[in-house]
Amino acid sequence: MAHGDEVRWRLSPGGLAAALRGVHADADSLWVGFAGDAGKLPEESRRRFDAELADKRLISVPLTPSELGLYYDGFSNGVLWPLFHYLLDKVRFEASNEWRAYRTVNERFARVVAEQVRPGDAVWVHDYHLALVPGLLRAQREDIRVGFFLHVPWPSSDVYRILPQREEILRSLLTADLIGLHTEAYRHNFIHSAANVLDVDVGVDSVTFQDRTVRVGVYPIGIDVARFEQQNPAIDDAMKHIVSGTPNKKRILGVDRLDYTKGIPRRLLALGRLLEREPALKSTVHFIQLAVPTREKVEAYADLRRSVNELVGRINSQHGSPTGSPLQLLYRSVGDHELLALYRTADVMLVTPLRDGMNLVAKEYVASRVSNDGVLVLSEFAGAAAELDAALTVNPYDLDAVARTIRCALSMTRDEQMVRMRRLRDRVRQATADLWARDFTNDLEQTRPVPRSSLSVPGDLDTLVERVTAAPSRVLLLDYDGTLAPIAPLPVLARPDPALRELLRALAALAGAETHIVSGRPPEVLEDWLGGLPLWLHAEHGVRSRAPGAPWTARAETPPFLERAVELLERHARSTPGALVEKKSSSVAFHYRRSELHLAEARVRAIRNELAQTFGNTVEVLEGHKVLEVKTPGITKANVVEEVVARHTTRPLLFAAGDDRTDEDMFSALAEGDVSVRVGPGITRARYRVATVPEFRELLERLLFVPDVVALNAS
Ligand code: ADQ
Repeated sequence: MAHGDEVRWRLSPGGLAAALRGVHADADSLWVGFAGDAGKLPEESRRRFDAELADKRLISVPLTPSELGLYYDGFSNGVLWPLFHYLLDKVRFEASNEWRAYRTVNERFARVVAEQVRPGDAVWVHDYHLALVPGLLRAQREDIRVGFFLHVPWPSSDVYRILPQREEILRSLLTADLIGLHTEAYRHNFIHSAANVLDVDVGVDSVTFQDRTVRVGVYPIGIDVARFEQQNPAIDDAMKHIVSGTPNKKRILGVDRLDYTKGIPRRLLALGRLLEREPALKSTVHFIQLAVPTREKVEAYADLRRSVNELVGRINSQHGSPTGSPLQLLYRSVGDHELLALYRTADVMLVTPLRDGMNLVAKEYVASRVSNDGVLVLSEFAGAAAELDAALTVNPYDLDAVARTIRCALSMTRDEQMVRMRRLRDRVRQATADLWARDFTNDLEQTRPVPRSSLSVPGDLDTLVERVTAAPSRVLLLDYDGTLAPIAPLPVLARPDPALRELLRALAALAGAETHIVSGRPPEVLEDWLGGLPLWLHAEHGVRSRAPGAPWTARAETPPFLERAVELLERHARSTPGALVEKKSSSVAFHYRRSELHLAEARVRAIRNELAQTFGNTVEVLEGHKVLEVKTPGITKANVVEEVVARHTTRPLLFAAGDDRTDEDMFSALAEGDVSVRVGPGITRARYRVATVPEFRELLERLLFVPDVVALNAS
């Protein structure tokens, strides 16, 4: 902090800074952040400041006051903070300048970091203020590991989806190698948000988006336990001072940043209600609320301070007496000794946030209770509640329940206090800040960065084009959806555009070549969309086929289970919004691309169970990309490959392309010299990969021309 021409160092009151301080102290690390406004310092002080920063291995990213206003107060704390804490009425939705500044500042952070890192380094990005940094860094550096930790809750998918910038933020985060969250619930929310906002594949602890899989881990942050267990005469003196100032009273304590998420007004209301109900408590309890002001430029915070002042005034004037007031409010930051003295003299600690990523105050209170007594009242909406199961948990929105719980805390026997507190302390001592940082960084070290380029494998596309065009005869086996045409929201919307029809016509007309469409679609659809072209058509993953202009033939009869399977899937689709059933002549598909992931997953499990019970192994259940298909066992796209090979006396070169699991059957039936192309991400046995449908179509265009250089080589 710059003050006139000198610099004052001040510890940040936030939990994040507290937890990372220890990690930075003994690691080979650089800490990049905003160190306050040093721009106005005179030259000499500025130099001293820079030297001190360098000495502490800190790098300060400069921000102008206007950037700070828009980026920090405006977007980070005016949009993301309230939204991630479910306080939607506080979110500023018209925030385009703020968003622009957010992006600019994130770009600056990414640039500074990119200049510092060496290949193989790990970068750990913290919190919602820097959510675009992973994406921006990744765009510049493929050779580093990137981890991201979110210190606040990841909200439920329905709340996250409200954010207008939801895609940009997720796209950035999904370029990281590891994402860390405090609780299992936040992980669940994150994965579901990704699935509902972007077209991703998800696992229990991972999300795959485009070519990249990011691990999503749960790392509950802890505290530096030794700091809170320390014994010191200065602490004892401060304790004596507090006790003598509040003789014969039960002390109740609240310690928070003055933030509307911390639930201070409701806490005060609950205390007021308790005093109304039990006037005798007025002379026997004393409540101290320590509130350190933060983000004072954000309007909601100024409003909060006003309403807290009013409430305290109202309750004290109602319940106070000439000898004292039941509530005491301190707007300031206190040092360790005073903080510890407050924790140790508090019979009851109230931690009642409306939402909180973790809440370190709860853990600090527990750690400081070296006497093993005291009662922690904890909001069930704090991340800490997932770990601190021996606390008295409350719903902070239910004032009666909070009042009742405080009452119960005040009268808890010392025996019960000690049973609970010992359990709480065991937990807090096991999961420390150091362990948290070590777990995250170890896991980050273990992720293997997979550069995008290595996935575009192994031969480059020029070699592919040369090989295919140089072959004397070739057969193209092309999947349709997701390969030749982008996946459409509804299957009927994927009709070929005129350019695609022209491309297929030109390919089919090439000398020495056959062009096959090998699709999961029913014959009628292929006939309707592509029937007029001189193509070989294969429907329903190879169950039905026809040569150009010839009638359709079937490799299998209409299966006996079909009608019942259709009924079964339709029944499930009726109770799965967004799902639809596609009936084919020998199979039936359940599409759930537009359904909510959580529901779809449960539904697919239920369908699989019911199919197994009803049909045993007389049906085959295939799972593709957000589709489940019930079909006759044994017939796959590989049958098409086998038949093509059998029909030719001289084996042509086969060129097969596709985008999902059913195409892998085709690839596995190819021979060594054939060519296979996977369109899009995912694990594949294909030899080549292109990222998108347009790129694949460009590749096909190139097959239409035999380049001069190839012609020369061939001659
Ligand atoms: P915060 O919202 O800042 O952190 P919290 O975890 O409670 O919340 O940490 C606050 C820290 O500030 C504590 O270490 C506390 O001792 C200190 N503090 C508060 N008031 C103080 C005062 N008056 N004087 C001195 N110290 C004071 C964010 C998330 C949390 C998450 C942390 C860490 O919002 O949910 O737990 O990051 O991930």
